[in-house]
Amino acid sequence: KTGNYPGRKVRMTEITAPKSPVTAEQFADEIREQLKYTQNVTPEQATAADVYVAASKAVRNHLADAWFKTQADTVNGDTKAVGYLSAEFLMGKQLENALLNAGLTEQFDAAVEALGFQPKDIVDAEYEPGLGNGGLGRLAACFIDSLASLGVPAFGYGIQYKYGIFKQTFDENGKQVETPDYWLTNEEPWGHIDYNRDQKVSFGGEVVEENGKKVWKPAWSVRAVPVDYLVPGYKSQRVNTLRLWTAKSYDEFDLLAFNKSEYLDAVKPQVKAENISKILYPEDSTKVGKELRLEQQYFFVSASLHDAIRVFYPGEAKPDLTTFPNKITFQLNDTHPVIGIPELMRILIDEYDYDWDTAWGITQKTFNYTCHTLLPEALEVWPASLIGELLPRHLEIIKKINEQFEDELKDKGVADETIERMRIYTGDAVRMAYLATYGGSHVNGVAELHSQLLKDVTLKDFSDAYPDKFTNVTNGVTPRRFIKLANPGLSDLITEGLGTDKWLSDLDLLQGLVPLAKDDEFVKKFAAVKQANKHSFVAFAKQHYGIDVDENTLFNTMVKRLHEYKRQSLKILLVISQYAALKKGEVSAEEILPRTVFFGAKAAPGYYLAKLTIELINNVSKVINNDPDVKGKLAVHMLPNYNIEMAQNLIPATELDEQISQAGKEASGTGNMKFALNGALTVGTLDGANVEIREKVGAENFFLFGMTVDEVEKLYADGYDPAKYYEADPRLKQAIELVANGTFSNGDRNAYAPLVADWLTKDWFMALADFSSYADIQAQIEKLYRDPLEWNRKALLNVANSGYFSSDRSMEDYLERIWHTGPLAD
Ligand code: H2P
Repeated sequence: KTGNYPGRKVRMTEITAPKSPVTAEQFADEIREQLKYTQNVTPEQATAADVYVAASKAVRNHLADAWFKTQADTVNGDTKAVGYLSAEFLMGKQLENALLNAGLTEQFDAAVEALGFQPKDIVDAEYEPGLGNGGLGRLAACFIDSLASLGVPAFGYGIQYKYGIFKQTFDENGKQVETPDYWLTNEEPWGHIDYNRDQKVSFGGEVVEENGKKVWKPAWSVRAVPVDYLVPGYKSQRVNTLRLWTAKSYDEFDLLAFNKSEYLDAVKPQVKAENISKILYPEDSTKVGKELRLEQQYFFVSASLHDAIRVFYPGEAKPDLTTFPNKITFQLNDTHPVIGIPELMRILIDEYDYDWDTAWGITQKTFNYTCHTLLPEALEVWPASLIGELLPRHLEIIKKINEQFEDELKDKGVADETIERMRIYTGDAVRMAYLATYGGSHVNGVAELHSQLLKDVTLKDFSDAYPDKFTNVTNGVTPRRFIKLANPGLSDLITEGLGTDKWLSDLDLLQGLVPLAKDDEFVKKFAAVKQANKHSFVAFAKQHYGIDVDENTLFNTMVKRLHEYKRQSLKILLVISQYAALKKGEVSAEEILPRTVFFGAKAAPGYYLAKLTIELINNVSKVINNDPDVKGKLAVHMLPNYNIEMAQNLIPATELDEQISQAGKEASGTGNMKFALNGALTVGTLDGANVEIREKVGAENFFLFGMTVDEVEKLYADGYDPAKYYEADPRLKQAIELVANGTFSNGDRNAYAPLVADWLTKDWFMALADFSSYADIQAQIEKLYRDPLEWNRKALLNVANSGYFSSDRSMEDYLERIWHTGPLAD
C-alpha cells in the first residue's frame, strides 16, 4: 500500500483485524486497576458510572500505541493528511464505538459481567456529548470515523464547547424548554487536555506600519488549549486525532481587584476568555451573539492552522511553508471556518515573511470548501465593521483578496454587473461563501442535486467563471455506528446472508443481499429482526419517555432539526387529517391501519414558527393519544431531546421514514440514508440525496410524492397562493380548520393563529401545494403494509442497495476528487 492516491480505490477489507490484544480476564484486571488508581474506588464500591470511566480509560490505553504510530507516520511519511475544520462534531457516545474499533467488545462484555455489571448499563452511563446541531455535525463525525477506518491520516479540528446543544424538554403546554447541557459536569474520560501544546489567539487592536511592514497590534489574547480525542479506525490499526480547542485566559485572576474586594472583577478576564468556548450556537437563531460567534470561528481556526504548522514542521523556526499544501489539505465544513483563508494569508505574510503571491498560492492550494445549504440566509455574511473591530488585519487582507479577485474576473472578461454580484467584500458585507469559493481549490455540494443547484443557482456566477472548481460528493454515514452498533440484529442477519462481515468496511457488499430478497424465508427473518427492534424500542420509550407504544402498529418516524423547509408542519397536517377521518368514521374497519407516528426535533431557541410547530405537535399528540375513539388506531409522540442515542434506537425500529422537504431545499439529508440502511421504506420528495437513494433502491421501493424542483420554481414564478390549495382539498381544509378552531388548544383560537396565517398567506415552502399528493400516496403505503412479505422484501432491497451511502465511499470520493491523497503506507 502506498500513499499515492489518484484514481486508486481504497479498500481495507484485506487488512485483518489485530489479534485480540487481551483476554477478558486481563481486561477485567485493567478495569480494576483503573478503578483503584484513577477512580479510587474498590470494585465493591464502584457504580456503573465508575466502571464506565474505568473501562473507557482502559480502552483508550489500548489505542495509545496505534495513535502514536499513526501520528508518527502522519508526520514522517509522504502522505498528505486531511484537516477537517468544523465548528461541530456530533460524536455520539464513545465507549461502544471505541470497543468495536479496538476489537475489544467481547472482552468488555465478559469483563464487566465478571465485575458484577451488565454491559448495557455501563455503556448507558456515558453522557452523550452534543457538540452539534444536526446533520452537519454528525456528518463530520461520520467522516472522521471513515478516514480512520480507511487508514487516511486526518485531524478533526473544532471546539470543545462547554455546553453543547441545549437539552430539550416540553412544559405542560407542550412548549419547548431549553436547558443548558452540562455534559462536562462528570468526569469525561475521552478527551485529554494538553496544556503543553497550546496556541495563542489574539483579537482587536490595530494595524500599524513598521519598517514598511504591516504589523497587527492586538488588544487581547486568549489561550487555546487542545483537548484530544482518539478516533480509532475500524480494523485499520490507525487512530487519528480529533482536536477540540478550549479557551482559557492568560490572566486567570486579578489579585489586585480581589484584594480590593472586587470579587467579580477579579475573574472578569477569565470569564471573557472562557466565554469563547462556552456554548455551541444553535443554527438559524437570531442575530444575538454575532460577535462571539465570529470570535469562536477565528479562535478554533487560528489555533488549528498554527497547530498544523507545529505538527508538520516540529521545532523549525523558518519552515519552508511552500510545502504546506503537500502536508495537509484543509476542508472547510460550511462557511464557519472560512476566516481561515485570510488567517493563513496573515500567518504566511506577517509571521513567516512570504510575499503576497506566494502566500496566495499556498493558501488557495490548502483549502477546499463544502457547502451544506441552498438557503441563501444560511450562507454567512459578516459585517465588515465587525471583522474590522475584532480582526483588523484580516479585514485588510480580505479587501486585498477582493481587489485581486475583481481584477482576475476582469481579465477573464466577466461583465461588470456580474462582478458586482460576485464581490466578496461589498458595502459592509463580507460574504464568506464567496471568499471560500475563490480562496480554495474546490467547492462541493453534498448530493448530486444539491451540487447541480449550487452550479445553476446559488453560486452560478462562480461556476461560470471557475467551472473546474465545482464538484459533488454525496454524503454518507458510517455503517459501524449506524448498522453494527445501532442494529445488532440486522448486522448478524446481513453477515449470515453474505457469509462474511466484510460489508462493515466495504458496504457495496450489501448488494449480495439482493438475491435473498427473493427468498421468503430470509425475508421473514428480516421481518423478525424489525419486529424485535420495535419491541426493544417500546421498552426504550417506556424507560426514557414514560410512554406506552403499541408494537403492532406501523412505526412511522420523522426526526431531524426543526425547520420550515423540512416541513414537519406538512406531516402534522397529514396526521390531523387522518385523525379527522377516523373520528368521522370515514375509514372502514378494514381500511384502518394502526400507526404510531414519532417526531423528534429541536428548534433553534430564537426561531418562533419552529417552536410553535413543536407546541402544535405536542398538543395534537395529547388530543389524539387521549381520544378513546382512535385508540389503537393512531398515536403520535413528540419525543423530547432528539440526539444520537435516540437515533440509534429509533431508526432500526422504524418502518416508514419521512423525508418530505420542499424539492430544492434539503442539501442532502443523512437520516434518509440511515433509515434506508436499517430497512425502513421512505416516503419522500425528489430532494437532496432522496433522489440518489430512490435511484439506487429502485423507484418501486420508494414512495415518491410532491413537486419537483422545476415545478416549485415555476409555481414561485407564477405566484404562489396557498389559500387555493386550502380550498381545493377538503382533507387539508379540515386539518387547518381544526388547528384554527382551537381543537388542539382547549378552544383557544389564537394559540396557533400565527401558524395558520403563515400557511394560508405565505407558506414559503409550499407545504399546502404538496399536501394532496402526500395524502394520496398514503393509500399506496397502507396497501403495501398489509402485505408484510412484500413490504419487507422492499425494505430488504433498500438495505441491499444502499451500500453506496457509506461515509467510506464519501471519503473515497473526497480523496479522489478533492484531496488527492490516500491511506498511509502500512
Ligand atoms: C445540513 C443540511 C443537510 C445535510 C447536512 C450534511 C446543514 O444538515 O441541511 O441537508 O445532509 O448538513 O451535509 P442539517 O439540516 O441536519 O443541520
